[in-house]
Amino acid sequence: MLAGEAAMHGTKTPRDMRVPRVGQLFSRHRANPILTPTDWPYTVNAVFNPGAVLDRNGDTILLVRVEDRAGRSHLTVARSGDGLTDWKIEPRPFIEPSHRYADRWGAEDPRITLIDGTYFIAYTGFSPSGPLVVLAATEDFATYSICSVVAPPEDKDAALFPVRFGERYALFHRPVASGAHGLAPNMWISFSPDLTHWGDHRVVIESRRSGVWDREKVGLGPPPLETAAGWLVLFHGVKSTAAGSLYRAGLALLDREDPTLVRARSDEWVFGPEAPYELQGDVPGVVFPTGWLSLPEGRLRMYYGAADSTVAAATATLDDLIDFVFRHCVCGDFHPDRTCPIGGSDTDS
Ligand code: BMA
Repeated sequence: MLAGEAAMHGTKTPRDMRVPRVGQLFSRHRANPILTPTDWPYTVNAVFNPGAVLDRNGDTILLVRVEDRAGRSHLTVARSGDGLTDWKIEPRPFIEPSHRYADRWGAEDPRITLIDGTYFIAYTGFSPSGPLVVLAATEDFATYSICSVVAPPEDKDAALFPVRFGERYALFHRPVASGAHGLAPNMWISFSPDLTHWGDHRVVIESRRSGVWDREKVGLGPPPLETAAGWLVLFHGVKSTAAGSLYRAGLALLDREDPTLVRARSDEWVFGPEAPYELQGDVPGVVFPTGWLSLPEGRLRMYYGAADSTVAAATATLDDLIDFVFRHCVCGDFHPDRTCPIGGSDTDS
């Protein structure tokens, strides 16, 4: 925890006291959760899993997943000057269950990527055939157009990279193999020349087979972040327990030129449910990062859904995250100058 942030933490609850603070990479905002259903200008059940981006004035835009009191989700815009307080929440949904087949039953878990002045939103459309990835574009968060439905169900947890590789756009997403095979889903990158036709599909980050924190599922968090060391990826991993599923987040670093190569992947999670608002809610034991923004002095702020009920924020230092992923790589070696010898995959699969 950064010294300044540590000083900002207020009175500790008994639950906080149990949590080891030493070596923690992310520091929770002292006023978490920063957005709750009671902040909303209309009646809702839950607000969580927001996409995040800065607008042209430097204000923070969160596109928040809002679950109404029938259980359907839509996406609503919230704006703040400092990204933490004084939120202005739109009185109406921006993207909501529609006449389209792709998101007839709801719109969930948006990730936002700015490319050449256009904001691209990859969200999970809940279609009558199951969840799938919808890619939309907006200039102003007032109107939007649909670029493509990326693939048939089931598919989730998608975001565009903020650059093209050669002439092609690249999208992370998480298709699910048929349940008949009993295989855990993995994270794939697909490429497109036009944001409509997707191909050259490559698996990049797999769920691990051994009984670890990311064994049941993995899925992208915020859009990949470009650093001098490569693309920094924050992803969630799921482990089932007798008390339900635990959603935690880990790190990977991908090659800057070829993002299908894993340079390093953290064996341990770097952020997990610990605070009371992450342990209590509609789905206890869930932290679900979906946005992050660069701050001055090499820091970044992550936005995440807590227990599928509220929106929270935490900060970290970029250098600390990159150092951590190399020092705690799944391969067990410290290899800052080369790619992970086992490609970030499971050692005993
Ligand atoms: C995932 C998604 C997320 C949710 C998480 C935990 O499958 O549906 O929206 O936050 O489960 O319930």
